[in-house]
Amino acid sequence: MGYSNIVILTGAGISAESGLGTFRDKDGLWTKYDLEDVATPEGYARNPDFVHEFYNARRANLRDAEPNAAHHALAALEDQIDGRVVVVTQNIDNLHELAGTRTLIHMHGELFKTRCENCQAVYAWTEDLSRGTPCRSCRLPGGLRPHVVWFGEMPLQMGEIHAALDDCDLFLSIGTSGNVYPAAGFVEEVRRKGQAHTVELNLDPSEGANLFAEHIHGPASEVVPAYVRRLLDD
Ligand code: BJW
Repeated sequence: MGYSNIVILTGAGISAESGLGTFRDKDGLWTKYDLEDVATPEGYARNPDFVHEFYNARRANLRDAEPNAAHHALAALEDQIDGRVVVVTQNIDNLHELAGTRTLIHMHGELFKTRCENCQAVYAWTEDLSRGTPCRSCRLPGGLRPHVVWFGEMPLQMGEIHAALDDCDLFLSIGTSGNVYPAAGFVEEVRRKGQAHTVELNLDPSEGANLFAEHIHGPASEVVPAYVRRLLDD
C-alpha cells in the first residue's frame, strides 16, 4: 500500500464506545432533542439557558470519558507511519488528543472551549456555563457560548482541510453517518482528484457509502485497530 498522505475524517461513531452518544442512531441525541433548538444560532437566541443546559450535561459526560482502542490506533498510526496523517474530526470531544493524536482539526469546534460573542476571545472551559458567566477577557457577562459550530455556521479551518484533501493518497471516514455537509462531501472532493483510495469504516453503511472504494463495517474499537495494523504491516 505505502500511503504517505492520509486524511482521516471521524464522527460520533468513533466515540460511541467511550460512552458519548451519537446523533442519528436509534438512541441518538437528535431523537431526544430538536436540533433546531440546541444546534442552531436561532435556537440559542430563543432560549440560551436551555442550550447551556444541553452543553453543560455533555461537558459533564465528557469529563468522565476516555479514548477507546480506535482513538489509540489512530494516534499510533500517526506516530509509526512514514508519512503524514491528518485527523479531521466532526466531534467536539477531546478523545483524539487524549489518545495522543497531534495533527488534528476540530471542524465543528470543541466542547471544552468557550467563545465570547462580545470580544471573540476563545479559551479553555471545562465547567458549566450560564448566561451570567462573565468573560475572562472582556469581563462582560452574557457573551460566552460553547465554541461549537451549529447549523448555518461556517465550519472551522476549512482552508487547511481542503489543502489536506487535495494532497492525500488515502482518505478514511470513520463513524460518521454522512448526513452533514461539508464533511459529507469530502469523499467526492477526494474522488474528483482521482489519486486517493477511499475507505469507509462504520458500524453500518453511511448515506454516501457507495462513494467509497472500500467498506469495512463493525464497531470502531475493532475495525479501526485492525485496519491500522494492516497499514503499518504493509
Ligand atoms: C459507529 C459506532 C461504533 C455508531 N463504531 N461506528 C445541502 C448541501 C450542503 C449543505 C447543506 C445542505 N442543506 C443544508 C446544508 C448545511 C448544513 C447541513 O449539512 N445540513 C444537513 C442536515 C443537510 N450544514 C451546515 O450548516 C454546516 N455549515 C455549513 O455548511 O456552512 C456553510 C455556510 C455557512 C454559512 C453561510 C454560507 C455557507 C455546519 C454543520 C454543523 C453541524 N453541527 C453538529 C453539532 C455540533 C456541536 C455538537 O456536537 O453539539 O455537528 S450537528 C451533528 O452532526 C454534529 C456532528 O459533528 C454532525 C455529524 O454527525 P455524525 O458524526 O455523522 O454522527 P451521526 O450520529 O450522524 O452518525 C454516527 C455514525 O456512527 C452512524 O453512521 C453509526 O452507524 C456509526 N456508529 N456506533 C463505528 N461503535
